[in-house]
Amino acid sequence: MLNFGLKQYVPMTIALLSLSTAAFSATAYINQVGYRSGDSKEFALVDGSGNVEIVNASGSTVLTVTPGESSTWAPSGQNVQLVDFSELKTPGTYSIKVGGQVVRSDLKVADKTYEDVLKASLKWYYYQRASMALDETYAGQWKRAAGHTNPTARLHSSTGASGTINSSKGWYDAGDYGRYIVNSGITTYTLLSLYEHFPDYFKTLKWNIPAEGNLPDLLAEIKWNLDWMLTMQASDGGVYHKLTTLGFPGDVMPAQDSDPLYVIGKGTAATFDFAAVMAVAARVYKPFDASYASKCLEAAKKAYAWGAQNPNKAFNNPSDVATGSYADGSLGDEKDFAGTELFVTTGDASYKTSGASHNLPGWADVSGLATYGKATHATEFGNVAQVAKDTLLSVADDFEARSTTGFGVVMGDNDFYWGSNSVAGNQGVWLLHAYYLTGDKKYYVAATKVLDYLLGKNPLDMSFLTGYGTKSPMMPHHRPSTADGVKDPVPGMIVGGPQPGGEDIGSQTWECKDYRTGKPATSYTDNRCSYATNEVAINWNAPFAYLAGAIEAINAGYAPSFATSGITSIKPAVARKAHAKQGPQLRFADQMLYVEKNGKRFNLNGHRIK
Ligand code: G3I
Ligand code: 9MR
Ligand code: CA
Repeated sequence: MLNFGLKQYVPMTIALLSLSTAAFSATAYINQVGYRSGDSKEFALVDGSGNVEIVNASGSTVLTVTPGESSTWAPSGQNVQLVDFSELKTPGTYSIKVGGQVVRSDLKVADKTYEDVLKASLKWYYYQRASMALDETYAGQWKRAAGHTNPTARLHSSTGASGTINSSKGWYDAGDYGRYIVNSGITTYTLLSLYEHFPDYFKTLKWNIPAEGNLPDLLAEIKWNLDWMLTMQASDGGVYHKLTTLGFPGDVMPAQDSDPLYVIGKGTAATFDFAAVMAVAARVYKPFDASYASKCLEAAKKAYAWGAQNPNKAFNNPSDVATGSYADGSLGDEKDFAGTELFVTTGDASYKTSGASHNLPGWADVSGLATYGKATHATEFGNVAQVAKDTLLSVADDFEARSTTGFGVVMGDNDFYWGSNSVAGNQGVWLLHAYYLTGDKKYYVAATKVLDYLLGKNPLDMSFLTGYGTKSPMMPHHRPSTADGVKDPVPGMIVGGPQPGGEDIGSQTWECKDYRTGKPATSYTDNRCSYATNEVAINWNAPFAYLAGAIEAINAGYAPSFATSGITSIKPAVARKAHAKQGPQLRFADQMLYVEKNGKRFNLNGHRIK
């Protein structure tokens, strides 16, 4: 389906491209990975004039669109027209003509469009695994020796203890080889929530990683990091902040980073983030491994108790430590997050929290994750859930409105800071929560525009996911990708993205040349030097994976157990077909939405499930 007609089409495309003249300057910015057949579809057009034609593989115009009014998108300073081509539903690869000239030929419409990028973005966590070798069977040309295999780590004086502990496994944080509890917190939560929202979809989704008992691949991958996190809890319940060398290593493979590892700091943020993650893990792993689940729950409770006793222990890098600090002085949001998840898991009202947050989740501010927890557990939280839902929807309305002008994306001027692509991703995750809670399709549509942005509908005209799209980063700030001697970077990584801070720009020749453009959305360089725009990180991949995963799962007929039945509007054809026969009913149970007919259950694709 996906490559329908491609073979005949390629030579013709080349011919068409060579005919177009250099004087022509319209640019169409598209989702380079593709669009789903049944979705709303839009691209952004700059310097266009006249109508837009979509041309199929045999050269026929299949759709003519009059672009929308132009409006300025402040982050890039461009005047942009949005082109809605939702009517194009037939899978295939198309060209775009503007004013009669072909401007690009890589426009794709397909089914299950995001399944490959979903798997790739999840597979990347395997490539980040510490303490094990990556075999060729799984890693292909990115196979490598194990790094950080010595389990003995020294307790730095900042932990308030001395001696050593055993700590191994976990995911390397980013382009460096540190392992940081705070950043593991939001990352692991986001991936666990993806599973918890769509368990039946993820029970069968597989990619090429080593099996772990009877666990679905997603839970097998997450367990690698949970196991490491569990090693970072002290006997009093407090959780150490990070496990790193004292400074960043050079451009070496993990196995060559042989400086001693230290366990550094112990603080409130790490402890509450840990408690929240372990509380969710206790729910998610229970059906597969009850004893692991209860180990997680005990660890969560013990951590929460320590955090409650030590609410103001902010972490800052000790003077002899130069690795990432993930320093955060505002610690109430972490407590809210932990309390919310522990209350959901245990039903113990002493953990129950109230209030709601307008803040987009990020590693330093997890109040929005607590808002998700409250809004999606109406029975448990009662009025508090309603407040959370109202707050969530008011923010989502703002995001949705932004997505209808300018570049047709949610991102605005203030969203471009270090890791801006995770800002985009988390806006999409927020919108999907609004969709689950209301069934209003406008939120789903806005969420798909976030994927569009990350996969190419942006003023840099690039997919920010390594290995996918017509143009994607080749030189990420990722030590293995630099040191492995393989031309292509490790695939499936979302780079940090444009932002005007320029923290990596230096006077020394080996540092970054000034790549800033005066505009936030184009201040980016695909260069290894740029850790402020072109690094990768586990917390930036997670919201992307969540978005791609949720969108694929919804379209496969799944919905979170708490979702309103309005979410079925995504699959009108299937629902209607079922309805036309013998009055089947839409129902929710066992965490999914299904159609019941003559006492039998079917998923929304019409497959019998019981
Ligand atoms: O949150 C504020 C925001 O409100 C404000 O509008 C914006 C504009 O100034 O700044 C935002 O703060 C930024 C913060 O990231 C947001 O998370 C800071 O300026 C920025 O300096 C900070 O950068 C962090 C960076 O480390 C430097 O500390 C990144 O978030 C964080 O992702 C990054 O993490 C590193 C680890 O330390 C080490 N491993 C790699 C990893 C990724 O680069
Ligand atoms: O490589 C480091 C990257 O992983 C971090 O995110 C970043 C910010 O803490 O720092 C990078 O290391 C740089 C160091 O801070 C300054 N000298 C250049 C290093 C990159 O080569
Ligand atoms: Ca905080």
